[in-house]
Amino acid sequence: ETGGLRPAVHLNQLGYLPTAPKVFVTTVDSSSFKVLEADSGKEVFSGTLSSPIPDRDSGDTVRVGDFTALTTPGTYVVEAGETRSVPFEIREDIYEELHTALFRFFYLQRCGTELASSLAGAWAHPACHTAPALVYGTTITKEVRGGWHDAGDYGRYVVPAAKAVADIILAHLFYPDATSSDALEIPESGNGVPDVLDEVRDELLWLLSMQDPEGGGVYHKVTTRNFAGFDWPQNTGGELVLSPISPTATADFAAVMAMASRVYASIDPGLARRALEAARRAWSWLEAHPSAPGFRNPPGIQTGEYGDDHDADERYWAACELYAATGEEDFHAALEGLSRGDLRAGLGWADVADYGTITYLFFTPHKDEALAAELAAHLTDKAEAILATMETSGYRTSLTEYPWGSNMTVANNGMYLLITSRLTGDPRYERAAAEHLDYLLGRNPLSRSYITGFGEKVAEHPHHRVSSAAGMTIPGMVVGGPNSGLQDPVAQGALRGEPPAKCYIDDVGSYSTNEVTIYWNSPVYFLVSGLVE
Ligand code: G3I
Ligand code: 9MR
Ligand code: ZN
Repeated sequence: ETGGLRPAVHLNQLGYLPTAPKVFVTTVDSSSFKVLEADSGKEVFSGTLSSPIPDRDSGDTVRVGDFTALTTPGTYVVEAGETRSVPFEIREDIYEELHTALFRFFYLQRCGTELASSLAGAWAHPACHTAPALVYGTTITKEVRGGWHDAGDYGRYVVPAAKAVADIILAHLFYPDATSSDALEIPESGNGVPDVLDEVRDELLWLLSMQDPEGGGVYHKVTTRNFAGFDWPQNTGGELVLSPISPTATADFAAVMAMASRVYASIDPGLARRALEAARRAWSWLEAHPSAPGFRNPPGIQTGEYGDDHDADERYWAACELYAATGEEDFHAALEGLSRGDLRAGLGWADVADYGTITYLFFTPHKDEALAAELAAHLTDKAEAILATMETSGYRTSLTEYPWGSNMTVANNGMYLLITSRLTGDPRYERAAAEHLDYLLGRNPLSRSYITGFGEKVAEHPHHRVSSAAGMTIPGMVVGGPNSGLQDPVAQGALRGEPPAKCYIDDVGSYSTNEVTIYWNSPVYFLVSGLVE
């Protein structure tokens, strides 16, 4: 996609909370701007634009404007020179529908169960992937029904599932007011339990089925041998196969199960007990396999790999969660030891250590205060680095590279900022977090909203089999976003020579820029929960 040909005003196309920062970016060469009421054209605000800034990632020369002081609800456009932005709103409940849609995506990704048209609408379908799965390399089959489809494909992968579960649970722990609705139109609505916990329970039950009952190790994924064609999930054939146990799947599993044992203790004590027992068994497997090799697709399996040769961060996360859940010294010794080694900080599917750190800092009763101080300093450093990167970017983005799923990094950085703002109370962090949602909703070099159904110039053709089969795109899905790696034929055909931040195409075939996943929605769900709380 070639953006930036005509001068444009890049802003959050959905709109802003009244008290939010309202910082936009424009390629218009003017020194001032106005905000007008969209209907009447009446001027309600005027301001100056910054001097021109060369933007590293897009090649654009931009100016920045700020109308944070405008807090009156209404529908507006920004005008710079002769150019007007799309209309956007300022409103107290501006993110309510978005927040619900981001969550309802998880329900619509459910596998192994019928999605009724009363709740799933155009995306209803009969139960899919119900047959037991073959354990790779054996003739044994195992019942592994349920859980969420990972993405645009129909695989169910433990490693990315753990990130999605953790983000949703953290959203609920940090922002209970924003995340406790029991009326989000899922089958369990009205049962007295927050819908987010019902939805996550479905995934947890599937995850429990992915554990080998003998040794406690966890199968990496359950998929067909190849990616299915573009059709409804119940129509795609192919035997389900459980790929071999991996250390990252087993450690991520231990972490989210231990986490669940805390969170479900009062609302579902049976699940909480099962989860803790399963986490302990997974930990025993990890202890018995201190240097297990990272997962690689075995011969004959071509679906997503989620390969990762570095499992110290997963083990650290598991130890942190098991310590928070049990208070047992052995787990503290383990997490402390791992914290001194080569830990990969991160909130991604591959680098997960910061989930452990967040649990240690916020949800662990008996911390070692010296270690806690070090970990808190690490989070603060991360937040400061994010702010510093924004300051060197014309579009005020915090990305330094644009790999597959770059929008996840944007959302994760928003999470870091919100969580660190809880730690320090520094108001700069929360303001910068809001600007990360602005990026996803259009304040980016392509002026593209990367969340389906929200914004004017929005992703409409995601690489998502169910949306394609229905002929209608599910709203509230976060697409992968710019990927300078050009890792699919459509991107290679259309985007060669584009600067990194513009390597995105709204084409159903571009799986490396325009797919959707549960673990790209989940950090945005966290971010929006925090902004509306
Ligand atoms: O980590 C390196 C980084 O150091 C380097 O600077 C950068 C340069 O491009 O690349 C980074 O690695 C990338 C990695 O993602 C981490 O971002 C790889 O190039 C890239 O190939 C890899 O892409 C992954 C992709 O699968 C292909 O394996 C995505 O993260 C991952 O989200 C995606 O997941 C797929 C599943 O396989 C199948 N289901 C759909 C899902 C989403 O598309
Ligand atoms: O549809 C698949 C998508 O979900 C994956 O993320 C992607 C990962 O490589 O692969 C897609 O499947 C494509 C396959 O890799 C190559 N042939 C075309 C498939 C898309 O229809
Ligand atoms: Zn399915």
